[in-house]
Amino acid sequence: MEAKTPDDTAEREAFYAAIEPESLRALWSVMGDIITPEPRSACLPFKWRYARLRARLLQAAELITAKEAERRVLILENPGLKGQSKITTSLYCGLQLVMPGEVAPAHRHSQSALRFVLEAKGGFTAVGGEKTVMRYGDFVITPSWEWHDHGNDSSAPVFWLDGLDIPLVQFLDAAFAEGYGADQHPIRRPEGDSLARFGANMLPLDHEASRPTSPIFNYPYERARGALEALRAKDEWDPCHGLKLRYSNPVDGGWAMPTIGACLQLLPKDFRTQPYRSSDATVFVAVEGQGRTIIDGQAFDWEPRDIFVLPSWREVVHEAAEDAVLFSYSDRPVQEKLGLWRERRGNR
Ligand code: 1HN
Repeated sequence: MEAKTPDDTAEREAFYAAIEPESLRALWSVMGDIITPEPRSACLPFKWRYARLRARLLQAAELITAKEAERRVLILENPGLKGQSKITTSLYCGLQLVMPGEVAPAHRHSQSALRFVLEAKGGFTAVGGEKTVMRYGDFVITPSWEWHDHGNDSSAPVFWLDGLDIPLVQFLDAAFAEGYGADQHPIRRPEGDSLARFGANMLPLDHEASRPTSPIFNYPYERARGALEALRAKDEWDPCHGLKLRYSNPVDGGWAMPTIGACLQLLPKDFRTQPYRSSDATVFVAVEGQGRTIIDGQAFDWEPRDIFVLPSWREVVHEAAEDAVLFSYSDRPVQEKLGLWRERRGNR
């Protein structure tokens, strides 16, 4: 359906003007803008170089402490969505720095967060009473309404990507937040507790799911990368994705987070994916290797730690110049739950 907007005659314009003060609008005058044959997002494809982001964050560290800022973060704002603190229409992305000796004080909020660790030699996050040390490539989850704080007891700065469902929660007017009132929430469980209970392909005998988020809150890179490596030999490569695994909730097999879907994919040297599009705008992080991603004909070359964004329903092709690993996240779980998610493989 391609709705054609009827011509604006003088009588019609007068009518629109007359009903506007009555909080009324004629559907036929806007139908083509609100019901489109395909997604038409203001979100633009864009890439951020890690080296530049890192330098800007170190400048920020001269200006403000993590504690004063609460979170010392630079938002990766989509150039098509300026002033909105969004990387896609539904998702937020930021890069966070915690300097040696700093703490980011405990708070909680209804937005869910993921961390993807980009540089760390120690440094930790504590979520709901358990600490985890952050290492390169770790995927760490902060569920909705869990207390969380970060600290860095190492001698090197710690950098990670924050992915949150802020715009989605904002859209629903369902945002709540509160401070804990102290830097750190008490630690109640030993480190590694959640991974031992839930990350060994076993579950506590009488475990009942009490929330929609995975009880594992650090998915270590070593394990995820090891899985991809073990699978590569069998060469069941998806023409559009290479070898792509999603982070799952061990309790129900669903996505690890209710609002954000995260994946890790391997593209072997010289692999070129087939053209692909999907309705979930996606944020990618290059983790290993070099390559480029072509979005509707526009090429973005990347190297480890670079971040780029693919808007909804744009045609994407990835090319790996060497063995490459990409981390990605999107709102696919939300679209799937609502029966909205679509993909198209090939050029049509
Ligand atoms: C937040 O809690 C963190 O805990 C990072 O590190 C970024 C952006 C908006 C709102 C809350 C964090 C955030 C955030």
